[in-house]
Amino acid sequence: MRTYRNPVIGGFHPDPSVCRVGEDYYLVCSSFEYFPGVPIFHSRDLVHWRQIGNVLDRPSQLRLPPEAVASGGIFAPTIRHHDGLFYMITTNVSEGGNFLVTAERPEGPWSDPVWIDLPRVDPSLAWDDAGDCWLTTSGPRLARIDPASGEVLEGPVDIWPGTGGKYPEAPHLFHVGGWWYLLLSEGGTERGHAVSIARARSPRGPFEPGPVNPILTHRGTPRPIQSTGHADLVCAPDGTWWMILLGARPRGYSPEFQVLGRETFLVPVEWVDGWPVAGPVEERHPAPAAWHPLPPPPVRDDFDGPGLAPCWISVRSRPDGSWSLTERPGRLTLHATGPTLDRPGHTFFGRRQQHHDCRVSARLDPDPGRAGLSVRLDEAHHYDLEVSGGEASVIARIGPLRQVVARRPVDPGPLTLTVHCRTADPLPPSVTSAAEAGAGPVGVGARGPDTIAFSAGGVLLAELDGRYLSTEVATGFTGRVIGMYVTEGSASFDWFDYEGTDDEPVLPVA
Ligand code: 6LW
Repeated sequence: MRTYRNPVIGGFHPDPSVCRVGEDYYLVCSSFEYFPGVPIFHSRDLVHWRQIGNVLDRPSQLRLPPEAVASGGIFAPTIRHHDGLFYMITTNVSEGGNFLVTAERPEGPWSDPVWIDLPRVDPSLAWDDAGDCWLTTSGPRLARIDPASGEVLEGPVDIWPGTGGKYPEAPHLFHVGGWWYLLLSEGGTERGHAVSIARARSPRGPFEPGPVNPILTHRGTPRPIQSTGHADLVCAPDGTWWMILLGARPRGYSPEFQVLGRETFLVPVEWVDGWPVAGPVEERHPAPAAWHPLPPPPVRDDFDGPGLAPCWISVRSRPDGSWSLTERPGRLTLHATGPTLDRPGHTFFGRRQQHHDCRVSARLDPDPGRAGLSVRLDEAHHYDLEVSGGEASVIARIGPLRQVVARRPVDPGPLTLTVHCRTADPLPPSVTSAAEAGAGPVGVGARGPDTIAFSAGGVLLAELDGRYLSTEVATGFTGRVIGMYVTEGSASFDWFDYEGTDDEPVLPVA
């Protein structure tokens, strides 16, 4: 039997939403303070996903002013396909609230926003047979809208309070077999996260809860995948049902640290007596019938193409003139827009850290600026490997503290910078519980989630404990992003390598 490996999209890809058109699936995720926003992926089998763009890729769709706090901006999106048109609906919590955009093709171009004057987050759309468009938000609340104008035609009204968990959110309505199913997440997006279900004969209700709720949760379990929730459902062409949801993989000693953010997982769904049941979410599951592997993503971005790959994200905005692929052909040239990574307004091009163990390298020509590689959670939590004035240094910014932890002279001219994230040595095999570990002689390395090593020109400068770049320390909804920056003058990057080293190959098993 063939199996697939979870997560299906690793790294900071939370709040996934999925739709199917024929044999093609499309999936979107939250993007918070990053620009462009809402990465969109394509798959033919729900397992292998390729990013085909970003839904919000121009300032008229996504404004994130300097005051937009980290983990503000774009919250959970929903993607649907109706009457030949793709719809993506989301919330910009930093400016404007709820809006939808539409496209004929998922690669775009997507329209400018249609604003919807409704409060709350996690908007979702469903259409009934009469063509009415129903919008749900956290609460959960229901409204009827005109999706062309954004006008609210009915509501909003509360429809079902959930089963008592905090933050009843991420509602999605599905019309199946004469029932309207309301899929809901509860318990908060942290370790208490859970997925519940209710159903009614009409979107307006009244909703009756399922016989067993939650239908999926990992709370209080020793499972390696935690915080499972914020789910969406999709039916494959063969009639099987699947749930796409977020989860996290915390590492290290209590309280355990999540450094990759919330990732995207896939789990099969069974229908039992008219109710969907899913989970638990394992690291491996039997694969869906369709199987369309993709070539592994290239390790190196040579910056030789006409445009930037869609994985590159900047913080809040990407002003014209701050970057160029043509100024020095074959390189990404960056110009400083702000003097520090500690405040909004800097020039940064990063990508999500998608593996616990990974190696990132870049060839930097710092002429004559101040530039480097940064591993970032937000303005107050980042480690930087920086080159300026004939010196390479490693800087740790942790909360209010900023410290240069290493420096050494480097020759002028191009230099290879390397960041290596390694999971800490596991606890000794004899140690099976946190309590035992606390009682025993456990090395510091085993307590944090990972170590992050920084080298310049092949010489190791510093190794830092990764726990300070985790959600548990920094707070928020994102995960680590690793990227190139310049905070003075200009710099160009000849190439950038990202290599995940903790992947097992996905092999058929007998
Ligand atoms: C999102 C909410 C949630 O709006 O986290 O996990 C919030 N669920 O539904 C931010 O991602």
